[in-house]
Amino acid sequence: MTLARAEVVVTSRIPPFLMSGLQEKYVVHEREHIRDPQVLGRVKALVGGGEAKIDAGYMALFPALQMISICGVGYDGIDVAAAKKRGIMVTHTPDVLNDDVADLALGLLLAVARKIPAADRFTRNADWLDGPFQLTRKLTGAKLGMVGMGRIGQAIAKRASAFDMDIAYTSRNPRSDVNYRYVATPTALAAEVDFLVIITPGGAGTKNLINAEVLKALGPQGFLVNVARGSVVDQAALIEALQKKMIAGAGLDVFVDEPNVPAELRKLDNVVLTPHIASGTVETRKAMSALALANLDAFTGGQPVLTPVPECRA
Ligand code: 8YV
Repeated sequence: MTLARAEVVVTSRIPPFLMSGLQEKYVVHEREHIRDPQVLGRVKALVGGGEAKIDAGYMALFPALQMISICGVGYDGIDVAAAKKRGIMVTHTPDVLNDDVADLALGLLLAVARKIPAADRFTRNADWLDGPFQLTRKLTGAKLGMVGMGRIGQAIAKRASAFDMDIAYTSRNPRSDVNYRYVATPTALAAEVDFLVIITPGGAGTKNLINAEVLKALGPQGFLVNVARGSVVDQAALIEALQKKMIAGAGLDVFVDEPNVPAELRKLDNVVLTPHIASGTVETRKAMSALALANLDAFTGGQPVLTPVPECRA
């Protein structure tokens, strides 16, 4: 497809680096402002972030739609089957964000184990005058369970190895390209580890994968870290487990209904909460933006896209 200044719709929040890149080469419309049926008929591509929601009904608004470029590794909000049915190419931005997500996972592990945010508040509030901060938990040498062992999971495990952690994992199938011990189910894995890190894709296949049974198995000395998608963890069961101290604590970067985080979660003192910032560094968002734009440029230039989602690979 070779188009002069193709018309695209930005369907959800994207990094400023991507917006400026789009505006240099394309006619850019914003989702909430597009009403003119004639424009709808000219739109060739949709662009959104990893949390973008694009279903068959929305795609049907654009009869000339040929491509969806996602600035994110996750694309669980995209009805890829519906896109494929119409011959619409879907691309995402894997790999360029692996290090950042893995770094934040280690940051959350340290934060929950050593209660760093609480120690900061303790010091700022001059509570030290009343006595020492509580003892916390050691991360080095602890048992780590990884739910998911894809590219980001492997980056997390590599970092955890530097902390001499004893690493095991669970996933749909054991991998032949990693040396970590495989455990068949999340429940069995949770029962034998101190820290459980969630790094699976989102979507229907993993919805509530981490449920009350898994949390019970993790137990009162166990910690959960989620840098995947909020949908992977039964959030109501997690809140109850935290409230009843059925688990020791949690570090969460993702939530079920972002940016809304339940008050019951926000007021707990055994959680560390971050607002979906895992890939949120200048360097990585620039790299994601460049890749999302390169996919769009390739497609509109009649060239093969760089990173199609697996379901759209030839
Ligand atoms: C960002 C993400 O939230 O890559 C993903 O799937 O969840 C994060 O990197 C988002 O994609 C940025 O647009």
